[in-house]
Amino acid sequence: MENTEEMQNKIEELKELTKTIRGDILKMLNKAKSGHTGGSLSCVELLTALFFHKMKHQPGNPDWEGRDKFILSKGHGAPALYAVLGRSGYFDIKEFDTLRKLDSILRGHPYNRVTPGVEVCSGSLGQGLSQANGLALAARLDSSSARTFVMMGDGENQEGQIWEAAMTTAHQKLDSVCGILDQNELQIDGKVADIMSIEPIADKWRSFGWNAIEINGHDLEEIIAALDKAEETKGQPTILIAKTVKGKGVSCMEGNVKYHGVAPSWEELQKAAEEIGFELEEKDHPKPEAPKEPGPKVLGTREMYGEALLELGDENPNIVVLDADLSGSTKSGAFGKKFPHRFFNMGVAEQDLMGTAAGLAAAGKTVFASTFAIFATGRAWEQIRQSIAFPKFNVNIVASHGGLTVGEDGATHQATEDIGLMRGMPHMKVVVPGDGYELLSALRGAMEYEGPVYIRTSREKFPVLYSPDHQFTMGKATVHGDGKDLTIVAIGLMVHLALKAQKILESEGIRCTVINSASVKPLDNDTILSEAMKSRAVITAEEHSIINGLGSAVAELLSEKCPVPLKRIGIRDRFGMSGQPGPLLEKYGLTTEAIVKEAKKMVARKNGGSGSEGAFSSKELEAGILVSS
Ligand SMILES: Cc1ncc(C[n+]2csc(CCOP(=O)(O)OP(=O)(O)O)c2C)c(N)n1
Repeated sequence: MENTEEMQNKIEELKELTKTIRGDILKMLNKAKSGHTGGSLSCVELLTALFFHKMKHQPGNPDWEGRDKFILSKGHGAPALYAVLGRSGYFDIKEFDTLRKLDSILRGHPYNRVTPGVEVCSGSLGQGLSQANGLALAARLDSSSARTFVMMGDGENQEGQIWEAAMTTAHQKLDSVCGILDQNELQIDGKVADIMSIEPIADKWRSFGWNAIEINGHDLEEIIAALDKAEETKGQPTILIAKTVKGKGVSCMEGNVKYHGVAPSWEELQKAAEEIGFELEEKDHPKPEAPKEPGPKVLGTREMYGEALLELGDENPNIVVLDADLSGSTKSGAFGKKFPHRFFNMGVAEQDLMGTAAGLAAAGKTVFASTFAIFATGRAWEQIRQSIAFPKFNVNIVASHGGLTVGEDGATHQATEDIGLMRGMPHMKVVVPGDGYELLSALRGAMEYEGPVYIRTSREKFPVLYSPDHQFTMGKATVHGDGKDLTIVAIGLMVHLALKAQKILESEGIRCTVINSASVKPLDNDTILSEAMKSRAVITAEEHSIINGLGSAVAELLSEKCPVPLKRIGIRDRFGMSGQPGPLLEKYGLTTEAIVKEAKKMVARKNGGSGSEGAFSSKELEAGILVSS
């Protein structure tokens, strides 16, 4: 870059802007009370140089055909992307205040269908470079000179897909692709160097056929010079290996792994405003919150998993535990501290995790493999099928963050199809515990079973339902109450809502049985059939898609053995969205009220009909009576 006065002025202007951008990020995160602070702050200079200097784009016309494209492959840095998009003029900056709230255009992770300026969907790490290659290939086919920029994290570079894509970019000589590695040296569970070293990273990219330029990712002059060099480089793609500091700009956050996924408090925000030099307005001040009412005693299924592993690890030296950079969230990390030689943090590499788990099990180890449910079952589905389920190895996949109540991270992180993915696999058992004690017993049950088991835990803590000596048995359900009018079969969180509904219905003269079907596969056919024959009306309730989950399992059973009327309550063929767990459950119809409403409708139809749907037809009723009698 020429060192002209004009350029110097531009750099000064951009520097000033980075203060505003950092302020926007911190303020929106503080308001959202959740989100990823550290990795948003580390990439501010890089994004500012792109959006306010290098990229050809028209914020007022986001679909302009000639635009350069940007993909934030490390999608959790969304607040930084939203800040530069908003400040560029893609949308009103008032939207910043809605970050991660229900129906906001600013979801927990970037989503092209709601945010102007966002090209694709990201959040599941490792996928952005492939998407960038696709955009660049399309540009080449269309004879467009548009360039594609893609930002990755250094932890993210542990994902195998990145390296498949890196080969494609170089093989296709896509010199219009410019990769940017935000090398802040931290991931979630610690230092990248300690979790799963990626070094020598520049050499790795070079050996894949890329032009790698190493820079200081906070120095705007260096960034702009490197972006210019990338544009001049023909016949091969370029990657900027940008050394950065996680949490850059806020002294208590710099290099502090804690702030990966923690939003700043009001005090931290005030301190940051002083240190960085941005304004706080009246609207940024915290609003007083109503004191929380004390609720029932709660116990998390994932918390119990962490505790149980310590006990099981003591009892059984054959147990090994694997995680994929989420050991704080899945709670497997406690085992890692107590038994470091039997704990393997595989980094952000779920497919490798499942393959390694298979190898350990093949050698006779009892394996517990953990990560978020969506990445365990989705990203590594085929590894589980081929390497674990088919050979029937003893791998217990204990996956956390099942369902919608993952909350603000949004659809990319909400496992709403995982039960279906696992249920369809021969040899695989599927368990969704109703409380912490049931989880504890299920872990022991899983260890006794020869073969793989999928156990789903939740981010939310559930009220305690059972006593510490509660016995979970594979293939056995737990029956609550004895009602002739209706049977409700539920799992996980929905068991609790079904039990509340049971009480309300009872007070209105409707008697129903609630079956906690924690063993989704094998299903307790006998119990469900005998209750269905008694009540001749069944509702299923699950925090999962109504397709392929518990509802489908019960429907399969009833349609073959006792075809009584059935209503499935669950997520109706839709993706989730960001929001707090309570409002999300309401929006998607997973509430006590929804169960009560459906129950009343069903009982009314059974008793001769009222309302728009009328009575069940004689065919509907006869079918059930004939087959079951
Ligand atoms: C496929 C996948 N696995 C796991 C996660 C959970 N996750 C979110 S961020 C993160 C760590 C990423 O570290 P890095 O790429 O270094 O990001 P940065 O430090 O820049 O925030 C992980 C494991 C995810 N989003 N996607």
